Amino acid sequence: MEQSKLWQKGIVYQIYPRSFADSNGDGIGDIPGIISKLDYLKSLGISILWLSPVYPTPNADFGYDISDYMGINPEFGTMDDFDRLIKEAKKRGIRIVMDLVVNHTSDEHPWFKASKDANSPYHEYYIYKKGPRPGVPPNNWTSNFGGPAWEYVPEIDEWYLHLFSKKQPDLNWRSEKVIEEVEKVLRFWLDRGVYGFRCDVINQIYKESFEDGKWKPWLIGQERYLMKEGNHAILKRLHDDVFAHYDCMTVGETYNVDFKNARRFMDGELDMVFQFDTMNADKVIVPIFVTKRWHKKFKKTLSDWEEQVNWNAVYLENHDQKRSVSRFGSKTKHDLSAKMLATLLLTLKGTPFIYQGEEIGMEDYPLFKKKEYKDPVNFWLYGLLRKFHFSDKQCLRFVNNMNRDHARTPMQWDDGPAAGFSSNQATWLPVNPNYKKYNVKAEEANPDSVLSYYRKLIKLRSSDEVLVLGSYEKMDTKSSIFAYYRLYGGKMHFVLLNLTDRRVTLPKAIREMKGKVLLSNYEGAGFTYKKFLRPYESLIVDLSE
Ligand code: TEU
Ligand code: CA
Repeated sequence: MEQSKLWQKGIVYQIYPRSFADSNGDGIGDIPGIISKLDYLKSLGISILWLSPVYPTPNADFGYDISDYMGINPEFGTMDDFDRLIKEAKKRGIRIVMDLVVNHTSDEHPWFKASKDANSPYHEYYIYKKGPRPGVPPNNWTSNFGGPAWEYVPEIDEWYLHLFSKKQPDLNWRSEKVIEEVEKVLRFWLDRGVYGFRCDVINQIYKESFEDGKWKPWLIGQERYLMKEGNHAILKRLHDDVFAHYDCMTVGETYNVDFKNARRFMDGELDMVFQFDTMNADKVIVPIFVTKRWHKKFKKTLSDWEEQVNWNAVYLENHDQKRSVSRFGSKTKHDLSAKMLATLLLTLKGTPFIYQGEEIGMEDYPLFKKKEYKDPVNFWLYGLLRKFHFSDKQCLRFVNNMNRDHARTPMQWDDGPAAGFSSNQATWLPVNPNYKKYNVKAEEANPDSVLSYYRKLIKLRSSDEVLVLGSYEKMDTKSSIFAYYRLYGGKMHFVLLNLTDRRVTLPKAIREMKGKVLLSNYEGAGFTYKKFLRPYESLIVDLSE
């Protein structure tokens, strides 16, 4: 295949280590567990593994609150385990990408502990401000995890900023020392053989002003720090000082990024960014109300991003989002819809990101009980809804609409106890009761399973430069049908998807087309002069003849 980087040819698989594979029976996933699954990942055709944070953490946000950037969380193993993972993965042609969380640290990081002394050299590492008068925070900003974005430190009569939990104090990126410390961290891991970074909250790190934000129902103040000039300057600096000197991959988690900023992030700062427009397609006003009428926005956002930037980080779920087959697919037509979504994920132009369990069609957990909650956001949201006098039943349902724990239930390896994730039944989050139906072992044995389809699809994609490097051209059709061309080197492929559980009639333009089906989620599906699509029917067609 034409000279292209590993992150352009390859497929990324995201692992949430706490829930992937437990090797020592404590009910928590770990690094030796990941090592034991490398052959599975290799057989799936994965070439890059993105690990959600594996650094030491007090688990206020399950690893997204780091207390030592150059260590390994003892719950997950040791640095030797990590070095073994790098080595064993490389033997299988797999590279490891770390999760870089530098918008904030844990409040248990030594830097933060020292910073609470106003005369300490670490005081400037964080964002401390005086309030306008006693008991009043410096401005009206609110945290992503509820409540004010400021926490008062009485010893020094100052408040510190935290855009997430108060145990995640924001770093002060105006400080030259912070930049130098982070560059040290980047080099430490790259020199250890890491292939790159997924950069957490990376478009919110530079707070341009500390003026009050305009009131919004969800999150006040983001317009003061979202994608500012200083943000681009910092990323350009990290790129020129570090990334440019390594064969590495960087992808930014860039909440609500627009096309213009995405193009800037991808021009000498990062390799690619995650857009959030598609993840907001089924949300209404605030993320606890969801709509069933999301097809039009779902298709338009994905297609617009394909047209507007030259390379996308293509994803349909991750550790913060609900399971895509439950959200954009179907319970009753589970396999058909999961295979249709897989076809979309792996035939759009860009790097596909598969989230652990997506390849076996893992679903949302039925309904979490309050005592099962782990995501810190749940507790705040439940309390807030109760204050608005919603019933307990309504609260559980609304929290369930955005509960990130859906994506964090243990990976389902087989139909044994704890779905083969752990020898310990007391797993940190409950196993989804559907594990006897959807698990790696059962699906490996079934040629019609979602996993077997992923294997066929990945095999097709990895040898098909049209799907990897080809341009994208949409075909305007009704919102129930997603149809697009991929063109490269004189060859033309056509992807045709029914996004719905209904039979849909094909427009005349498609009914008159002729082509060879390369892969479909319906056995023996034809294409030439086809009149309609069956529920969730997906086809990859070669029109080159
Ligand atoms: O998520 C970032 C995140 O949640 C924000 O982009 C949010 O969506 C936006 O500000 C609007 O509310 C990352 C991690 O993926 C997540 O797991 C962590 O909890 C969070 O950062 C804090 O590190
Ligand atoms: Ca373990």
